[in-house]
Amino acid sequence: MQPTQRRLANAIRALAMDAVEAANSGHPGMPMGMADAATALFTQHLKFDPADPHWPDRDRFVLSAGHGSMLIYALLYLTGYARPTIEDIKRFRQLGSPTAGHPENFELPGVEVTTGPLGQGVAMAVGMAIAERHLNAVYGDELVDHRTFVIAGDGDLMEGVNHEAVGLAGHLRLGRLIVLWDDNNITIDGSTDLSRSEDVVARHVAAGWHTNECDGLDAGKVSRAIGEALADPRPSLIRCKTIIGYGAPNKQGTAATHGAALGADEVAAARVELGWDLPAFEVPNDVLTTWRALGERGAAERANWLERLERSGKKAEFVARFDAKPDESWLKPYVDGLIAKPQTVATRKASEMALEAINTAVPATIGGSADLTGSNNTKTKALEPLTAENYRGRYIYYGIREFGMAAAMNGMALHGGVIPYGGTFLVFTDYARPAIRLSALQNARVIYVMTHDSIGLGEDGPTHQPIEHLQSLRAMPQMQVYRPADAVETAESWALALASDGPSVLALTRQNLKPVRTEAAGENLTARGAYRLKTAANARKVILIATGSEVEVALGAADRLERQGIGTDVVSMPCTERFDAQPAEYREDILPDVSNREILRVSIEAGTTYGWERYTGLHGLRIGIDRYGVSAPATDAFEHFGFTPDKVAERVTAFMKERGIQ
Ligand SMILES: Cc1ncc(C[n+]2csc(CCOP(=O)(O)OP(=O)(O)O)c2C)c(N)n1
Ligand SMILES: [Mg+2]
Repeated sequence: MQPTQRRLANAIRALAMDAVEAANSGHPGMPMGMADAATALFTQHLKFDPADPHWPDRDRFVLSAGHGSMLIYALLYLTGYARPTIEDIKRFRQLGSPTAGHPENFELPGVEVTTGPLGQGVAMAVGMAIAERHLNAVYGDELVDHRTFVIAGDGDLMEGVNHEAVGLAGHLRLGRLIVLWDDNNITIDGSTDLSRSEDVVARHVAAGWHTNECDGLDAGKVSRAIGEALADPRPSLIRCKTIIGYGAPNKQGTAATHGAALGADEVAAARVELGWDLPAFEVPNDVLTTWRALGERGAAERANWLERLERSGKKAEFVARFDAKPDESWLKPYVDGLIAKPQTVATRKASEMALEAINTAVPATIGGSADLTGSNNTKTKALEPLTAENYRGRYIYYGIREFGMAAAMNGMALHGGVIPYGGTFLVFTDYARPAIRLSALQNARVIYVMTHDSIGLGEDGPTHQPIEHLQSLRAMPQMQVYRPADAVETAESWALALASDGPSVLALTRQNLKPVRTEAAGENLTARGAYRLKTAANARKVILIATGSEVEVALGAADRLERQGIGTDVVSMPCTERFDAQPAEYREDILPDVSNREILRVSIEAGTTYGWERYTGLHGLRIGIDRYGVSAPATDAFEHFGFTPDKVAERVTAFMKERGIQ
């Protein structure tokens, strides 16, 4: 006799409580409460094949309530993925095990996205659902026809980003998105009554969602609710009424099961309650065999899909979109044109010019902006809006939802087949920061087009003028921050961002910049991170290291210093991370590691000086802004803070005099 759905679900419960017990750390309550719902989803609806976790037309599953990581580890093991093995599960949360505390996309194929920071899973799922609809519009049902399922807890639905995500999903009518809400009335502090009285379902209805409700502890009922959700053309919220820690007779229904081992006595009592009389980590043969057989459900469907792909005539193009580096043939002719005809433009405008070439050459790009399209210059002429009526479009009006936009872009990038880029003001990276961090952690190829990158934005004043933002973004591991100095560096930065395996921030000016790269280089100099733009004419005494709009200022200051006989190099440093990754000889050549008495190193950036000691040395000179900005026209603001060639040259000579540098 085939085991019941409840018995299949109890395998999840047992593995969850055993793994948490062994680690003496983790969250048994959520997996135990949602085991039946997850069983319904994985055994009756989800389209997947453990033999190929990267099958492009698989359904996407996002465990937004990432603290319940044992739920997905149990599911991957039971359905027959290569990892985690039962040994991996025994080493839950241990050093070197892929069964990390929270699910990490880079640890286990089958974990689509990294979750744990509550709210972001749902918001990334919105991006996945957008990518699916877009690729469906481009390639048709025969190649792209899948759904995005999410399990979300009370916390996910309380977070602010959820409001952004739900609004966007409703607006774009993402009917392939289905969220199962683990409605257990419990969070860490206790009852949800302590902190929530809004009508969560009504909020979704108001945003244009379909909603229904079921007993989340009854797999049959959950399955019916999923069926209804699938049939409805709107995004769906399924309210699954559950009991946290279900099966632990003395602790279920309480916050005690949320994030701690149940304890040996309670685990023993739960085994009795669940009729599970095997030792820890053992799954009865009939149960494991049934799970494995159900895990093979998708194999035939994948085989059919592979056949359709062969016959489609679009195989090469489709596969390339998922796997290959994007076409870079646009770069050389475009840069040659800029060298032939130098242009004084803002780098935001230069970005738009580069994008005109990119968006033609790279059909995978999907642009957008958080309501600053005209300021971020993110929309090129031929891009049509991506709307509920036209998913073929490649431009998304995200609305004033910076965090939601960034999280959606993570989901799009990790879905694959598309390369998302999106804009807002650099200062508002703060609004998107948690998702930017997850772009970096997950190695998601998202390109952040962040304009108005300094006091050079002028009159909008201190609230809009980034100060600490560049350095704080550079402090993020696995993130490349580009601050190009002119149109050529902007194009080079774009090429690198597109070719990257991870995220990039392009920090771009509002104000016009003179071209600094006026000669053909024969290579992408930005790829070096920093390079010598001007070589000292007199005996070298000073190296000016500048980024973005301050490179022009550095060149002017260098002229003045040379006239006084002070040999001055100018180094343009569009990407500190790339420079740090260069071979030692190259770095030594650009920034010789000698005392600042022999060669004074000076950083010039219209932002915090914090961290620039890294390149100037402790005894170097750092010219920056260590306070908030001013409301004034850009040229006045630059003058005020000393970012003019004269003032920089004066500061350098004064500094040399003061320190007795000859
Ligand atoms: C952004 C964020 N804030 C706080 C936390 C810490 N945290 C983890 S789970 C949790 C409570 C979540 O409650 P719920 O979603 O209802 O999960 P349940 O207790 O029902 O499993 C909190 C506050 C987090 N992971 N992410
Ligand atoms: Mg809860």
